[in-house]
Amino acid sequence: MPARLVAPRSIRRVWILTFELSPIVKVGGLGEAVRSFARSLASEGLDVTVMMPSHGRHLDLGVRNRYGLRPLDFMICGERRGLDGKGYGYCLGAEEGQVDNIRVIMFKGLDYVTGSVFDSWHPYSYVEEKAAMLTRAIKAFSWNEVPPDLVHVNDWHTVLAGVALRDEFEKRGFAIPVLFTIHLSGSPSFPWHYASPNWAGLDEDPHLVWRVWRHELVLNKALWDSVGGNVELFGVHSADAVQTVSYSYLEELKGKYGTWIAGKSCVAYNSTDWSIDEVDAWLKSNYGSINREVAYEIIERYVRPGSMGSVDSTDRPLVLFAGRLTSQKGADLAVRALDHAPSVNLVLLGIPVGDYGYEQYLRSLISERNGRVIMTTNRVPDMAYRALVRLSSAVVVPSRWEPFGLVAVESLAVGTPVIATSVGGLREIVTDLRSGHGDGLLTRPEDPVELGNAMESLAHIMWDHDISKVPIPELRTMAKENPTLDSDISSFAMSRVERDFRPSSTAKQLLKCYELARTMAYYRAISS
Ligand code: NHF
Repeated sequence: MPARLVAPRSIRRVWILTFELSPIVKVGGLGEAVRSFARSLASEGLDVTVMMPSHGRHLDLGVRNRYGLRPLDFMICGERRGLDGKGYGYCLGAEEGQVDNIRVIMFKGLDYVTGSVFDSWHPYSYVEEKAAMLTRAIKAFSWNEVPPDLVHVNDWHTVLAGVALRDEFEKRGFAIPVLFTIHLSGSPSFPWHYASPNWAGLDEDPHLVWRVWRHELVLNKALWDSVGGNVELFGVHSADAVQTVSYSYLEELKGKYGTWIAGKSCVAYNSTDWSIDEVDAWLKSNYGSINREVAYEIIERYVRPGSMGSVDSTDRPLVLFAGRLTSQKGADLAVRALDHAPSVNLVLLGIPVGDYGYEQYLRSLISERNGRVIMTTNRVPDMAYRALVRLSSAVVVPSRWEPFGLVAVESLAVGTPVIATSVGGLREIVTDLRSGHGDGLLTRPEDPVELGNAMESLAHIMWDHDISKVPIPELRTMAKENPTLDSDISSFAMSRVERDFRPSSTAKQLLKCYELARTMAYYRAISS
């Protein structure tokens, strides 16, 4: 490390490192969240570059044309040394493109062996190898670049690449702030060899790391070993600041990693740009109306082909679930809740992520309730999906844990109430109607009976207005006393989104996090 480091005086140029960026690469909320980070910061005047593995997307002609991909004059080839002492060659290059006018650098393999791993289409297949190679690629890429004012890494997959950048820039005399966003906590642990100069390429030098109230010089290896090789926790220590997506989730992270992170952590909510006017215009031009029953036509066209289960009647109120098919997201609870919601049909838009045991369980629950529930794992086109959300009587988010819950915000944005378990970020997004005014219902986790009652209640309030059938007494009374309860709920939902969950609010909160990271990097610089 050079004698004296300098930290940036303000944040203007940012590199955002990620494994997903919607619409090019999207598995779940992460891709959307990173896209909205980038767009909202760009609209505040920041110069943003997103850096990510291509996951093979550069091989697709359609993608190349849509995002104007062109190969960059960048190549890094070399050999990594395995634990077996053998050499493993790699060769990496990069492409540059534009998404929403934001510069995107996508790293790619340049030979067959590298490409067959690094360019595999599913973002999380060979994830450890992709994370390690991305580190090599980004480190070499930085050698010919003007340093940014901040490096923003997202989830554990980009932690090593972010730390490598911090270390490379330190060698050039810069204390570049690193912000680490945890969207969904969880990380593998590896022996030091994985991160070391032999593999991912971190150096073995001492670096200044924040220790509760001051910076101390710590060797990467020593820090790595002290956290048992847990990549996420290594990132929590190494980054200048840690951000997450809700206050409840930050509390959970403090419980997991210690309250010492309080001084270097912050929250920025995710946001959405969904608008009800856009969805209504699409519905009118494609279906001639925005009647709720149109939802069944959309199901027929986009959900039914290749689906499992079925919905027999086409006039029952609809409730919608969308999310990854893992026990975290609790689709099983929504299906079981149907036993307590006799008027409701359920549509599941599932994203398979390889949790085959869970999918099998879900399929058996669905077949037991055939006629009342339909599930597809095919991708429903974006506007058709938004329209389904718009027309449903409620969106159900029965997560067992949830850092934020972007689907809930998207639903509120188009005026559809949300039934969510009272966990994590969902508690901060949904306002329970029983508090007087609200935009949804919060239920106890793991409780299909409560969930079913909530689904049945909103079905009658929002869809068929058969108020006497609302099973929750408080809601029945509310609905009897207020004939415009349905539109009041929708307006409440939409104004909540305008207030707290638009890109401009995210940008404001993120800029505060950037400032925190910058201040911490400044302390790092003056401690050097
Ligand atoms: O919305 C984007 C998403 C969150 O709660 C979500 C999750 C992963 O599980 O921040 O990240």
